Formats: sequence, structure tokens, C-alpha cells
Amino acid sequence: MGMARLFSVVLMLAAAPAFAASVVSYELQLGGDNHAADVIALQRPMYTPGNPADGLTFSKGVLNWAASIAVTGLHSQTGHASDGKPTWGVANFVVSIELHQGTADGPLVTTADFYSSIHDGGAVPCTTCKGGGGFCAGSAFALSYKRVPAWTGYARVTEAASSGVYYGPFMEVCMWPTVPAAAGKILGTGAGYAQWCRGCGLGTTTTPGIGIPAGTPVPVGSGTFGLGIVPVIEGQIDTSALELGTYVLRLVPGTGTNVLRGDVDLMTAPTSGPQVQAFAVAANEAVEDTITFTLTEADPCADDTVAPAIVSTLSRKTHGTKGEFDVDLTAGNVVEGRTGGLTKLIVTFSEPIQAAGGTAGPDSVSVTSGTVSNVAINGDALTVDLAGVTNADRFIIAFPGIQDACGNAVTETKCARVLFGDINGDGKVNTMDMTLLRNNVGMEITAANCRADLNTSGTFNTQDMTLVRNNVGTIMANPCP
Ligand SMILES: [Ca+2]
Ligand SMILES: [Ca+2]
Ligand SMILES: [Ca+2]
Repeated sequence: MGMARLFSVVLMLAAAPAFAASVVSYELQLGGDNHAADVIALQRPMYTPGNPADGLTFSKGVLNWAASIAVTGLHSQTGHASDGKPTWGVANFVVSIELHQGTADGPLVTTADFYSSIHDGGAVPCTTCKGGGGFCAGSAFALSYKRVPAWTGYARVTEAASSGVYYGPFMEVCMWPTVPAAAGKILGTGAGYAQWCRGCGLGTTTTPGIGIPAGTPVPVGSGTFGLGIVPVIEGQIDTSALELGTYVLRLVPGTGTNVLRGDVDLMTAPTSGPQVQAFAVAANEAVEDTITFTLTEADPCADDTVAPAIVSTLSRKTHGTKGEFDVDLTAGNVVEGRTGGLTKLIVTFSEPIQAAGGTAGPDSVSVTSGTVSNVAINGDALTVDLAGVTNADRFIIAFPGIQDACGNAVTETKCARVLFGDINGDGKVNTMDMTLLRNNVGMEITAANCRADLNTSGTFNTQDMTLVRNNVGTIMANPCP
């Protein structure tokens, strides 16, 4: 839209130049990723682009915004030495970022929290910054660019090209506000050259300004060209406190946007005196951009990629009229020695569970022996009824059809051992088990001694003793992995 408007202006003005005057324009995008953690770790990842389209939907939470910058046209200034000459990119830019409700002219949103996951901090220690640390520069945005398509990293506009590594144009940055940003907007922020320093360039040359498409003819005195490929300014908005609905993010250019003069040869120009400072001229036009989006309820599963973990496993049996008693299988290699082996398991997970497909059934789990007759879910607990589990062997149950509310399937398995008659759980049936049982004859059954009631009658007597004696010599085949 900026260019179309420009051409109509050119046609109407008698004194207009016979070329397109310089325009600095921006394109906002939403939903990108600055890979803040990697940037803070100095890994230099590329900014993953967002989408410049209007009308996209985002759920409440962190909204990544970014804007690329582009310079087109020739400088137009009648009577000036640079009139009709190319621009070498943006020498400095000043913008405000505003969030409005409904339309671009709607109410300014005062409950939006602008911040930078890379740059926040100002005077406070990095570790307490909202973004978790990094280059504490006290701004609610960060600046970056990509130098050439073939270059694998991306840099900060503040970095010096003379480092020979990151090739930044070495702009100075005026950042306002410090954290937290003023409600609803980032005002009058930007970056620019305080001086276009030849000594700051690639060795002896000068790095051009930003916003120039790759492949642009190389200006006199500069090295490889092309600094307009990825967003130059990016940040985050915490939208958690906002009402649902439609919003418009506006990037409003401020006054003072300059372009680098294409008529100045900094390689041969004086290194001191007025010429050195006359490297920039006011851009003929700076065009605002807007992007409209809709805010919806936060997705409770946006951050949940963690499968439910097994917290505890119990083997439950009913002992006559004395009620239910559990053998706790939570620790590894625990033996169930009572009659029938494993017949009812209660597995508790770290979070509420549900069945994939909605209804839990025998297919929700898989077992290495026996058959599953019923599977029931109650909150974070899963009850599995089974029969026919192989004696004197390990038993493993998996939960392929059990997941959390966000669809993360259980990946853990549970192993227990089954050995009828093994009261002390050492994987062997022998006289030690007989001694343990004899010590409990006549005692009341409790959770502590329930393993000795082998036939689950509710009492300890000669029937249990016979069962042990008949199994003396049985040994567990396989331990749990
Ligand atoms: Ca989870
Ligand atoms: Ca034993
Ligand atoms: Ca008994």
C-alpha cells in the first residue's frame, strides 16, 4: 500500500522526481520463534518466521511479534548532493508498537504486557528477567538481522562487523521503555548509527545499513550486501490478561528515520570533518504496518508434552471376611506370592488419565501373561482385573491405550514377579517362607503380614502351611529387567 500511495503522489506533483523516492516500510508478523534460550546460550539460531497474514488466531499466553524492514527507491531531495542516488539501507529507525482492540483505531490495550524473552532486564540481574536472562539490555524488544542468505546464523544490529564473526552493522540502540513496558505500547524505540565508522566494518570497509534485499548492488566502500532478510525487531506480548476477541498490532514509524546516503564514498571520504557525519539523510517516507489477529482461550495442552508417569502399583486381594489387603509392587522386583498370582492391580499415575478413544477396556493395556477382564479409570488411578498370570515368572504390563488429557500416552511399563508360596519375596519357596508363616499362625491379618495368608482365607493356618510345603523348591525364572 505504501508504494501505491507513493506513485500517485509522484504523478500529481509537478516538481516530483522522475524516480521513486525512498521508502522505509515494515512488515509485521505473528507467531514466530526467536529461540530465546538458544540465543541466550549464544547459539545464534535463525528466527523462525511467523505469519504476516491478517486474521490468524492465537491462544492466550505468549504471542511472538516481529517486523522486517525494507528500503526501496532513491533518495529525493532537490538540490542535495544525494538527490537521485541509491540508499544503502536504513541508517536509523524509530517506531512505536501499539496494540489496539477491535480495529487499528480502536482503544489502546493497556493490559498487554510487552517484553523481550531475550533482552529484558535493564538494571535488574539477568536471572530475574521475565525472559529468563540473556543480553540484559532493558528493552521490551530485541533487534536482529540476517546478513546474507548463505550465512547460517543471525546477529544483533548492535554487534560489530569487525569481530569477523557476526558482522553486525554495529548500530547503537535506544531502548525504551525498560521492563515492564508501558501498558499497551512500546514507544519511540529504534536503532541507528551514531557514526558510520569505516573502522567498524569488514576490516577496512563499512557495513551497510539494514533493510536492503540480498543481491542489491554493492555500494562503494562496503562489503557483502543484504541485511533485510529476517525480522529486524521482535518481541513478546503476554496476552494472558486480555479479553478474548480481535486485536490489531500497529507499528507506527516515528520521526527521524534516516537512510544511508548512496553518494558518499566512505572509503575515500575524509576520516574527519563534516563529511564523516553527513552519511545519512531523512527517508522520504516511512510507512506504518498493521496486523489483525484474534485471541482465543489458552490451550491447556500447549505446554504439556509429558506422559503420565507411574507413581505406585498395588496388587490387591480380598482375604475372606477380613477385607482387602495390598502388596505394594511400587519398588522393583517385588513378588506376589498369594493364590492366583496377580488378579487386581491398582496403578496410580502422576496426573489424571483417560483412555485413548474414550472408553477404557482390556485393550487399553497389554500383559506378558494371563488375560485382562476389566480396566477401569478413576482420576489418576487405573484398576486392572486379570487372571491366569503365569506362576514363577516375571509379569510386565504396558499401557498403550492410556494417556493424559492432552493425549500423551503412557510409555512406562510395570514389572512384578509372581511366585506362589514365596512369602518373604526372595524369589524362592523354601523353609524361610515356612518359618514366616508359622510365626503368623493365630495372628490377625494386617497389611504387614497379609502375604502369609496364601489362600486369602483371612486366617493363617495349616492350609497355608500345606501350600508352602507343596511348593518348596520353586524358583523364579526371570527377574524384572
Ligand atoms: Ca501430561
Ligand atoms: Ca521365599
Ligand atoms: Ca489362609
